[in-house]
Amino acid sequence: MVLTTKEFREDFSKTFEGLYAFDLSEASPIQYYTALGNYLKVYSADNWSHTNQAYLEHQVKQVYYFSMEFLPGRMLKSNLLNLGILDTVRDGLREMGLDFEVIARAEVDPALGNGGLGRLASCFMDSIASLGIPGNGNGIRYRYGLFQQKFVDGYQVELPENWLRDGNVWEVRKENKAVMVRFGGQAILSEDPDGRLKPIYSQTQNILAVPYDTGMIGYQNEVVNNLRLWSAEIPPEEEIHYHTIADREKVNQITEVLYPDDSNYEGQILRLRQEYFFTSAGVQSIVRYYKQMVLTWQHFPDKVAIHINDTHPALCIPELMRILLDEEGLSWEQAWEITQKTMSYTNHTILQEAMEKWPVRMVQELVPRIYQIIEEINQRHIDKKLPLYTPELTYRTTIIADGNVKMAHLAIIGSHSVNGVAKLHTEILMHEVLRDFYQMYPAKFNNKTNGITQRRWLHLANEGLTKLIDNKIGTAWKTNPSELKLFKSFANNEDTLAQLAEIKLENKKQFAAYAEKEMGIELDPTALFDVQIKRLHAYKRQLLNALHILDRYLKIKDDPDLDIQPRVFIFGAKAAPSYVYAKQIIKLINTIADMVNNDPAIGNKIKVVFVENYGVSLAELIIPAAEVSEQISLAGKEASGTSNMKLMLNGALTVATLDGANVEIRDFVGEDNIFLFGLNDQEVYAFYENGTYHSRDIYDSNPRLQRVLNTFIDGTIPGIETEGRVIFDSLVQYNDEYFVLKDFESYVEVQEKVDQLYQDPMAWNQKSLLNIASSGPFSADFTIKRYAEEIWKTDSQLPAIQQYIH
Ligand code: 6GP
Repeated sequence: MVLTTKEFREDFSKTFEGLYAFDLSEASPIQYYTALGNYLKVYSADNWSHTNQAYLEHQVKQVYYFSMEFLPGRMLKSNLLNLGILDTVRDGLREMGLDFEVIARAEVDPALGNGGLGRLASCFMDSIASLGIPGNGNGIRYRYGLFQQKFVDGYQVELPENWLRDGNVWEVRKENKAVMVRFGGQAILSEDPDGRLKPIYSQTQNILAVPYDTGMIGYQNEVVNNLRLWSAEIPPEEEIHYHTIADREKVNQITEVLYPDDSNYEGQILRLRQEYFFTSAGVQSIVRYYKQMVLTWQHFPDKVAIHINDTHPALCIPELMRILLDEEGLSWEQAWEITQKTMSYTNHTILQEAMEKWPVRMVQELVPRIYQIIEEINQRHIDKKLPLYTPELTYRTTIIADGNVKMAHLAIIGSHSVNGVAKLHTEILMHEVLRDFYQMYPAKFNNKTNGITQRRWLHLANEGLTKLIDNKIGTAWKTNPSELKLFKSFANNEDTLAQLAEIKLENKKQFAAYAEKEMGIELDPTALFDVQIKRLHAYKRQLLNALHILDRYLKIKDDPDLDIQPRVFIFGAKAAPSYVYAKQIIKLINTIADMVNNDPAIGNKIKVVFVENYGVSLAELIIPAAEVSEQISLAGKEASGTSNMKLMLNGALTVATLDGANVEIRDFVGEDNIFLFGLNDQEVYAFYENGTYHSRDIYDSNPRLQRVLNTFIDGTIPGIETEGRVIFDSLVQYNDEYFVLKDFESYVEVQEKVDQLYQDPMAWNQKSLLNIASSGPFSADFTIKRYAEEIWKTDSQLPAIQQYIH
């Protein structure tokens, strides 16, 4: 059934009238957008309910992806694309005199995540639906998303992100599916008539968890899966107990705000509350659903896979144990076998400070029964492993140690699968960070290199490039991204290379228009566009990028007639509000930007653009315009990275250390088509072990670098007395934890090579094309296929779902 623009116009007008009861021509973009969203919800409703029906009727195995964060980006365009009616709707609106792009921009970009981990979860949702895999997301409906970032005098200021202000057209509130989550009080074990130990609860606080469901629409396959986000409310029957505003606030607080820490441990009881809240609600609703199928408990792992996205949802493990033991009356052994077979866990970071641990007292107080179960899991783990391993090794793997509950240990012990997110990262987990566990459970460990959805990151974000690729190799790459490699055969085709360059230039102009309008910075679109977009973190080394900019700046100041390739340095990054050092780096870069952009001696040779409030939507604007992709973390620190994949897919050339998935990018694109520099992870580890790194010596012996670093403290960069001193000291005085000075020389060297290559546009464009053509393996579709086959054991259900339609 093909939708015509005429039908669309009629239905859309009806939807609009039904919603607003006034003439359509007078509406605001938000009202058009809201009407369009409502129209789409109705348009896809049949598919949504058919998908549900098919899953239940066929009793298929389903995966539940538990994640504290989802970063879906705007959904209108992607839903239209996946429903196969993007062009029809665009044309229909045009016929009505409406501008689709303006309407699409009226949608808020829901920032319910911090960075890589949250965006990965959303790419996965798209791929799971597009592959027809029965899969559900489970998370938190934060009232306020990640803070909105403003720059005031170069400093980051955080404002609340009220993303629900205009409502959310995509969600459906389902109070009929609400569950109760129990906190606090006491849980005293006592024998029931069958002689089993069961908890008797007293003085608990019961919170109602209400789900809001959003359809996850598959790519032109009639599948609509479910993303379920939970909201905390006072149970109506308990209203009477909430006398004061403060009491009520405590409940609302649970799902009030997303924690703004990315790879940074924040020891807050509220966060633990959030974690138990959404895991308990999710697991309870899974069990309720399972019981509809009237199967024995032994079959639970044949029907349910629960995936724990980093350790935040690790309480799924004791929560499922609790339900099976206390509510369903299973023995410990039965319950444990079912739980382990059901759970799988992904690790997303090796940074020590990001390894979640909670004080025992806190866990005991907040979820007493859950703590008892964790204690028992821990004790049984010790009893089982002590006869097999040395006491030292065994005790290094306990869940409870030094008065803390270690969430990663719980997640590993309670799961049948533990994976890292890039080859190198998984190696580091097995041989360094989690080596004790690898020794105990070698079969649990596996790698699943991250991926991205080419539908959002190429098809929607870069329409020009999409058209070119469609023209050259057809459209099969949209469902089978490995087809992108066919594009390689155009690497020597001058005409194609010229078109590629034209598309890039067009995208650069679009970004330049944004920079001019929003920031008042005028950019030369023929300059080289160099991009670093990611959270601000010392290990990601935005500082190294800044040092390179300053080095160029000084060179041009010395010789204003210097013939140097003009470059635009683009940054996008938020810093966790409590991460003082990261915020000082933001101030530093903003100040450098001011200084450089306004210096007539520099002109267009360097421009620095630090965009405010970087997020998914800005990424969609920046990535298609990028020519250089900065992936310059200290080797061994970045688990994978995913902006590296998106930038490659859009034809940027990567400047990289051999870290995270950069290693695999090199393998696919070949050493000649990537700019590598710096220490490798082994060298970094050797320095850590020997203690032979002395940044001061590098400072003393390298006059070029010395001059750059001195600008932080000698007044060259105005107005950064405090920040400049702190940063200078961290690098020179306190031995430069992330080896910025060590890698400086090879970094600037490789940047000179970048400039040289750029002088030969055809050679550059050829490498750009080869990057695009080599990026197919990084499709999230492939990553998800591997998760489904190797970990979840879930099969695609396309035929079962599609039979309802045809
Ligand atoms: C990030 C990693 O830092 C990044 O390298 C990776 O690409 C991404 O996860 C997706 O796997 N980690 C987080 O965002 C995080 O919060 C606890 O880790």
